[in-house]
Amino acid sequence: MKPRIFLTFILFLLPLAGIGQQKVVRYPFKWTYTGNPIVNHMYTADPTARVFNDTLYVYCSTDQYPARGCDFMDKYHVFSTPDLKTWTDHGEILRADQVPWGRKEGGFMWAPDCVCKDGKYYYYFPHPSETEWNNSWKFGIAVSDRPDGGFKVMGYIPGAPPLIDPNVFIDDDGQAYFYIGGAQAGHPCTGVKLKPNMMEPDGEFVPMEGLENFHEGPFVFKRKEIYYMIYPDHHGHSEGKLYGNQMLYATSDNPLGPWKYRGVILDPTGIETSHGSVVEFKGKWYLFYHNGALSGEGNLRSICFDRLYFKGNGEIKKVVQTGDFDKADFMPAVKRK
Ligand code: FUB
Repeated sequence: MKPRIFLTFILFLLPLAGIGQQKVVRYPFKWTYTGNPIVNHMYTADPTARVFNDTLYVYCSTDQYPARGCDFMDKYHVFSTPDLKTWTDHGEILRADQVPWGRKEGGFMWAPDCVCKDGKYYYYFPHPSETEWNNSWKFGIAVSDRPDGGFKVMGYIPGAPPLIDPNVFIDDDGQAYFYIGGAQAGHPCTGVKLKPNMMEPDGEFVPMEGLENFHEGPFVFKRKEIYYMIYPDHHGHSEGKLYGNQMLYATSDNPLGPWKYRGVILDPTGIETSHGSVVEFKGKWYLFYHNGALSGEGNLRSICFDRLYFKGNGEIKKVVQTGDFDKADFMPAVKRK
C-alpha cells in the first residue's frame, strides 16, 4: 500500500478504535475523583474554581480533538463537587454560536470566569468578534440565576482593550474589579473597577504595575488583608531551553496594585501554557491548573487541583503536582521539551 493511502487508512481507523476521541456521555455526568486529572471523559483547560453555597464549581474552557492550536475551542462546561470526591459535569453551558456579536467562524472560547453578586451569576468569557481574531477580542458577559447553567449572553464589557483571560475579584466591601491580560505584544495586564451592574467599567483601565514576566491569565484573590495575583510567566526557561510557563505570584495592599513580585508557585506542567485559580474550600486552600497528562499534548489539556499552603508571613509555598501520570505516556514537569 502506498504510504499516503496507508496513512489515510490508519487515520480512518483511529476514531473507530476510540483513540483520541472524546467519549459520548449523558449530562449530568457523575464520577468519583481518584486523582489528577479531575476530568477524564473530555479535554478541559483554564480552570476557574469558585465556591457557591458550599459547593465548589469549576468553570473551564474545553479543548477539542483533533487539536488545532487553541482556536477550535467553541464551548464551555462547568463541573461541581460538594466534597472534591464526587463530581458532576453539568454539560455545555455556552457555545460560540450563542454569542450574537461573536466571530462568525466560532471557536476561541478561551479562559472564563464566573462570580456571584446579589444572587445572580455573571459569566465572563473572552471571544473575538471578527475573523481576524487576535485584534478583535471582547469580553462577553452571560448571566444566570444559577451557577450550573442557564447562562444568557447579555453583551460585552465596553471599552476593554482586545486582550484575553478575564478575571473578576469582589472585595469584602462588595466592589468588583475586572482584570484582563495576554495575547498582545508586551503582554500587558490591566484592571478596572466594575460598576454595580457588573457589566461596565467604572473608570479607565489601568496597567497592573510591578508584575514581573507577566504572560497572561491573571487571577486575583484576598487572604488576611493581602491581595494576591497569580499569573503564568512569559515562558519559563531551564538552562536556556523553553519548556513552558511557570505560575508566578505577586502581592499588594490594593486590588489595583502596585504589585510586588513574590515568586513561583507552580512549575511548568509539561506543556507550553499554564493557567490557574486559587480557592478556599471548607477551610483548605487549593490551586486549580491544567496539564497535558491525559493526552500528552499541549492543546489537549486536563484540569487538576492540588493543595496550596501559605507560610506564616503570607508567602505561598510552591505547589506539589500530584496525579496518575500512567494515564499517559507523559510526565508533567519532568519530561520537559
Ligand atoms: O486556552 C486558551 C488560552 O491558553 C487561555 O486563554 C490562556 O490562558 C492559555 O491557557
